Amino acid sequence: MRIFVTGAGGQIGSDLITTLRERGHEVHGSDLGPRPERLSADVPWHQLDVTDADRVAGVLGEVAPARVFHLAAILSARGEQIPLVTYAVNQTGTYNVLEACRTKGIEQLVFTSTIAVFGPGLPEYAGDDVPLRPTTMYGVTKVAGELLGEYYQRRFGLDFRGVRFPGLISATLPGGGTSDYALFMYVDGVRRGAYEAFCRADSRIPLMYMPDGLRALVELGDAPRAKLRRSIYNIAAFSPTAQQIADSVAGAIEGVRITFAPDPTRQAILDSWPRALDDRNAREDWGWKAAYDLDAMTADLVPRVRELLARTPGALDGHH
Ligand code: VAH
Repeated sequence: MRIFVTGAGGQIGSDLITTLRERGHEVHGSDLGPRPERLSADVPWHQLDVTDADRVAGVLGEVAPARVFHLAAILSARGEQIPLVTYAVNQTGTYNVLEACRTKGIEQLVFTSTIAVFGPGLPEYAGDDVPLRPTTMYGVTKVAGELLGEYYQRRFGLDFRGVRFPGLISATLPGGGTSDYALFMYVDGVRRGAYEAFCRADSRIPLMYMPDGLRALVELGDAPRAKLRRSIYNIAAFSPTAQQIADSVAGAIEGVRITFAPDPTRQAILDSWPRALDDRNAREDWGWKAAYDLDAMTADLVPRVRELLARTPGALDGHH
């Protein structure tokens, strides 16, 4: 199948493209910048700004994929620094992609939503259909993206589906998420032997290891439509406290020092999200089940981060 991925230069994109190609698909990537170095040079790549409606329609019309994975977005912490740009990329960008799917007759759009659609006052364990009252621009635009996609499905018959991702952890740097403290415990734990987390030690949000996240996208995209009773699904893996992640990292990296210095803005965002997600609908409808728990992730990820940094010392340089 021919597949198109927006925002493919981000934390999920390269791994998703590689996974889809391993399954025999023809995959086109796109992002503002050029093809990331870690992607094979024969991946067709399109420099694309999703806020440019004409170009989005032009590129999607030309490539004519059967399925689009729409990943392009500015994440929660970065989004609070530039809310208007975040609105344009996440909101107008999603509208432009939906419109291009409609006008170019593209069958299926897979949307990446997030636990940031939730806001304060929810039970510790949040289901799919609780009130969505996000506090961040990122969360507001993701709620609107979910609703817009459902509208396009009802009104125009677009096959729209998506997952609400927990914080994703992998050996790739994300850009400006609030869940990044978890990932940096691993990356800085390996390269510096120390990390000062921007949250409290008792912070607890849903997290997931990237291989599970990729499998969720692939499996949801492939699930027979008749089995899906809804479009957007919570998916869950594990929900450790920041201290529990630090302990797991300490078990794998000798002498690592992880400390906590909460940043009020990012801590407030973390505190507004639920502690854990109820993903029973995803389990029942399309057989979703996470494979990795915290310690299984640590055992798999630490050697990968080591190997990556040994091979390309600057590979994970970036801002915190
Ligand atoms: C963020 N990683 O921190 C994203 C995510 C868990 C929320 O969507 O903004």
